[in-house]
Amino acid sequence: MKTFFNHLHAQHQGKVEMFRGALVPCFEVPARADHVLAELQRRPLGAVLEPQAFGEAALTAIHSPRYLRFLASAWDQWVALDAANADKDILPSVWPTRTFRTDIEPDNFAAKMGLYSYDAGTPFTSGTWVAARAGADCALSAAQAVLAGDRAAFALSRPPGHHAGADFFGGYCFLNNAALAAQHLLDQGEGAGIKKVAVLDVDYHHGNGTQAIFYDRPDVYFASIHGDPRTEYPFYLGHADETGSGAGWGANLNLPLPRGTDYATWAQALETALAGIEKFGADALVVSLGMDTFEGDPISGFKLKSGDYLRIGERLAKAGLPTVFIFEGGYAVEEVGINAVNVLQGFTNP
Ligand code: 6XA
Ligand code: ZN
Repeated sequence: MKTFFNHLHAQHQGKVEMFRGALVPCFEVPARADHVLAELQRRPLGAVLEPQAFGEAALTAIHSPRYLRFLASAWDQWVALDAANADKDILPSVWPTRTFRTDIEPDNFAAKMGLYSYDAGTPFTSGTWVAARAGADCALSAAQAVLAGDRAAFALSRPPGHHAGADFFGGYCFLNNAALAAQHLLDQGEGAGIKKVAVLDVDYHHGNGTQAIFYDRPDVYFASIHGDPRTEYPFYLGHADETGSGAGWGANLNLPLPRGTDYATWAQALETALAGIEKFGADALVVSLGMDTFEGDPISGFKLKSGDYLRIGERLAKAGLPTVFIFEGGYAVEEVGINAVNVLQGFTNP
């Protein structure tokens, strides 16, 4: 299995995030991807390649031009306010909640940050845009490899993507890599016979951005296994009664589970998700591969063990679909490489 990796991910290195009422060091750090890369060097599963550079069109297939323009210029706007800002991360602190207007982009920079975000846990830094673009290129290149006939490919990208919507960032995510990959498979997949794609999100946190992007679409099935949003981030989406709307009715499946869930229960949910994907008739699969279901994760609440990730990979392979893996969350930094590569190894040689 090819891995697409770009060292530019390390340009996104947030200093602090808002967590339980205090600014704390970021959990989403460059070392996460470096540990996965190191494990892939210990247990090679295929070539590690630089991604191809994709243009604007691949991004606007998912994200609004207004949002992309903001991300591309946000750092320069921030430093233009005050040269001393160059040493600080940007965090939003004001948001247009219900009854406010979002159609007019304010001139004020703090107001713009709030318009395009939904939490204070996602710092924007000098290298965020470069890293996010490189990560999106990894996701698109992995989709391209599958289109060219590879059975599977892995995008080792960060920052992660599944919380990012068409025009907002949050949950450490800026560009929705899984959605970009799924859309690329559909847009370029005619020759490969790809008409319908499933996104399976196994990150601990509900992939609210991916769900929202495809909620009314009949050609993308979104299935997610995650911590119950009544108690777990992102709180305001991910309930079991969200089943899609309009033409997309029936093409969204949420499987929320309580904190403390172990692998036996989690694996049953995986069976339910894969049954839904099979019934939908997906021609290809995108896996939002979050590793924060691990028992040692510092911000999550499931109890999966390292060996369980081999079984997950094996089971995903049995679905028999061309598969694009996209790296998402997972903050037990020392183990994230072992766990992620276990999924990929289970998939390739069970
Ligand atoms: C709140 C927690 C963000 C969770 C990010 C994540 N700051 N998403 O891992 O999958
Ligand atoms: Zn997560």
